[in-house]
Amino acid sequence: MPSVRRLSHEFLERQGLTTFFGNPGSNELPFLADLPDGFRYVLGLHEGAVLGMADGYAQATGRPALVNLHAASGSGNAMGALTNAVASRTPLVIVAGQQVRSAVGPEANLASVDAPALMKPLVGWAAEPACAQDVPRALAQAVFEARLQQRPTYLSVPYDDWDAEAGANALPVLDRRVQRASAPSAEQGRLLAERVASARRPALVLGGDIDTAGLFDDAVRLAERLGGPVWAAPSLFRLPFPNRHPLFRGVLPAGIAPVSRAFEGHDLVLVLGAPVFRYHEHLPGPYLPEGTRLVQVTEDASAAARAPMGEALVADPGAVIDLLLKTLDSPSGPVGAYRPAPEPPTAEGPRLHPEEVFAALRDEMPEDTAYVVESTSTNSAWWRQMDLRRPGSYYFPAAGGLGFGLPGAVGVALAQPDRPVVGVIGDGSANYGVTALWTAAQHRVPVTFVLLRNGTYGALRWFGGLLGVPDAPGLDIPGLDFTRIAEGYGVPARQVTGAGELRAALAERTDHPRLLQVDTELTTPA
Ligand code: TZD
Ligand code: CA
Repeated sequence: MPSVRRLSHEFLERQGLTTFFGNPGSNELPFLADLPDGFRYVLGLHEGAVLGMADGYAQATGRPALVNLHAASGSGNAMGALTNAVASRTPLVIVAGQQVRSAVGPEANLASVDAPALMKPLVGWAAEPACAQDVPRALAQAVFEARLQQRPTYLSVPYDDWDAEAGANALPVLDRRVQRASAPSAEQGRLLAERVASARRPALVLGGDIDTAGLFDDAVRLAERLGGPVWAAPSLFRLPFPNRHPLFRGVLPAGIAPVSRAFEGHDLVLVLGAPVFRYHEHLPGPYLPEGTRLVQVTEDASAAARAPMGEALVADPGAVIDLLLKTLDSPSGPVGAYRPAPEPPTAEGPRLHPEEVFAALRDEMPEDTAYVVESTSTNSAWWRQMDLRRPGSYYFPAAGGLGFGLPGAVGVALAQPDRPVVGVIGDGSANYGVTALWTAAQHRVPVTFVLLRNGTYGALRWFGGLLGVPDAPGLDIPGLDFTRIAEGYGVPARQVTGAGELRAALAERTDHPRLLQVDTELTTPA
């Protein structure tokens, strides 16, 4: 009879889960013993960075990723990053080490007291198996729950379990397959198609899930068939639609009143692959204008249930797009040409305007570049300049928790070695996941970090104005030099001055990580 460890490794191998992102402690070592050939362990130096890298990797591969964390202290360190993975619906399987069974009750050092409870508000499923023989089945459940719920899961395993004998009834788990199908019924499909076909002025709102599910190009086909405006859902974490497409109206502002204003004059708003809605700024008002009906299609049952208005259909947005493409008539005319970006403003003195930086990225980087963005005050500058036409072009921390950007870029680049990857990172944001620079250097991940240094928490200055708090302390961050920080972690770095120098640097292709620090002028997010 194989050991629990042997059987668990075999199960992970059969599921294609052979890349670990982790940071080990004593409790984890027995799980990591005798790893079969073909397993890869990506070491992160802080658990927040571990989780951010795994999140980027899982999103870019479209498959679950395996995370190995230390007990309460390690898992706790990962928790901020976990908020993003929950909001982006990233299937992460987190396996954490626990003290030996007999030492948990007496609370020996590094015992995690009630380990599942620690993670439960965030993960979709958390458990510590009741006995060693249940570990392989519980691990399988962690993998299947993550896939079915599209949410991180958490399994805490006492470390003496791994050497135990698995037991004969543990073997069938190796051959399990668990799948989901979620097309609407014929009747649901007919009603939805009728409603869309009979709308006078339909509008489309697309969420990050559209890109995650590989529906970017299908969404374009649907929009062109409908011929109406397309918005991206508020608090966007993946781009679901080409941002310079003639039908694209931009990312909806993350406030109740402005969203409602955007929908004025539309009798139907069809929301695909998004919660309704992830507002941020509290700008109260009616949820919808008078006479506007909202229909949400999402695979996320909780997002359907918790929406404060509208109708919802819990179904695969891809199946619904297919169905609408089959039933809707062709549009009456062409939709028009892609809109060119405006000339970027130039800044006074040695600093660059963020729009100059983004115009340089747009012009100098290949069209299929994937951008992982964590720069908060430059949001509107970003969308004014960028021209993103490919699936998987844009990633942003989905819950707004900083610490995703820098590690996430490493994870995306590890997942897609042939695709150029740029991390656009603020001088505030960089600090929350900065240790991922070391992992990038060790694995020679060819990612370019463009570090925007404006010396402040720019977005919070803007929020200070919005909230009537002009004098809050703790918003400036002078004295940071990321060229020296990056060099210390093993990533070649330099200060870049002027748009010409930036363009020339970006045009150089490299096969290793690098960091370009650019001093930028302060702008506002909206
Ligand atoms: N801590 C964490 C983990 N997440 C957060 N979102 C914040 C703090 C609060 N916060 C924001 O929401 S934006 C921001 C902070 C600190 C400033 C980020 O500074 P930056 O970007 O330099 O990266 P800008 O462009 O200067 O705003
Ligand atoms: Ca900043």
